Amino acid sequence: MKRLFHHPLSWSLFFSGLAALCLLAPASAEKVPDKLPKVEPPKHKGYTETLPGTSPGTKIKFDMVPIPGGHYLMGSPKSEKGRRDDEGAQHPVAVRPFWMGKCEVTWDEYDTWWKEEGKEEKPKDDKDADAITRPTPPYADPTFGLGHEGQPALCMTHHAALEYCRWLSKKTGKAYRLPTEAEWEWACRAGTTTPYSFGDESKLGEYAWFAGNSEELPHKVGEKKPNPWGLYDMHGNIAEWCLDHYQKDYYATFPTDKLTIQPVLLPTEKRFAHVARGGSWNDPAAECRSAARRSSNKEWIKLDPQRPQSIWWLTSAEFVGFRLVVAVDEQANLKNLRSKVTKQSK
Ligand SMILES: [Ca+2]
Repeated sequence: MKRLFHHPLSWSLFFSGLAALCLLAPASAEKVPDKLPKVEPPKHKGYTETLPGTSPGTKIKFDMVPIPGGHYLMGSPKSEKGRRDDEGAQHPVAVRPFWMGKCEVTWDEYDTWWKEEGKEEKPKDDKDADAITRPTPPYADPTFGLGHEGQPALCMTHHAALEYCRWLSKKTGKAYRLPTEAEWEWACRAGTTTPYSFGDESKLGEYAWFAGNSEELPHKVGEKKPNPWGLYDMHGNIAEWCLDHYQKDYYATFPTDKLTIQPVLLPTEKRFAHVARGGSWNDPAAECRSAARRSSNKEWIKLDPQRPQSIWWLTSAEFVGFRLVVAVDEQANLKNLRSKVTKQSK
């Protein structure tokens, strides 16, 4: 062995092997900073997106807020009031910078997509993978009479939210998508470690519409106080779809002593279950905590009389909507991501 390393070629083989090992090493091997959260100063600026409205000559605008990158402890400590088992174990996570919608996506925005009647882009054939499909009209009023202008869009399926993002990306040239669960919690916490981004439950009414003050209705977006990074309604109003498939024990799969880089549990062809975050107008305070996770389930479509049931609308989930993000540098496993759900999906 000793003699082998005397040969110059053996050293070059040794070092190239070492380099290959480094490249193959899991991303989670990165050292955990001594103090968490660690917030990197943002280098990007916010912007306003403008879309043509549904009526001629009208415009729809929404703001995207710069969210810094950094490291934090995802999940909640066992001592947190209202905490569930699926919020643990707390594990260190790295998130890269992105933009996030200042507010939840409104009906004004969502209508520009699904109400574009007569302009539907039909797939040329089954292999036309890029064609954007649009929802068929719902069998009932999708707003449930809960208000329209300035109100958060709700009751769309996870599939519909993903297709909206794909349509918007094509329209604007920016890669819009749903936030990963890790990005959502990072943005919600906004550098804080408390149950809510403003501290404890006592001030929830100043920042959120929840069961304690909503009078059983969702409210116009942006009426309450924003979190420290300028995001409105992260707690309450409507729960927000995340990109991730929901798995109750997902957090238990992560190391607690090593940093996991940009975790995401990619959605599959299954209709359920996906993660919704932040709680809603219909939820008690504990469900609106930064770490609280909610799982979609078949109860959310139980009143849909159609067979097969719609892959676009949820009949019994007038508490779920979504918020947009755009990554500054998109992570490799999310590039060109699209929903795999079809009418045949279970
Ligand atoms: Ca919300």
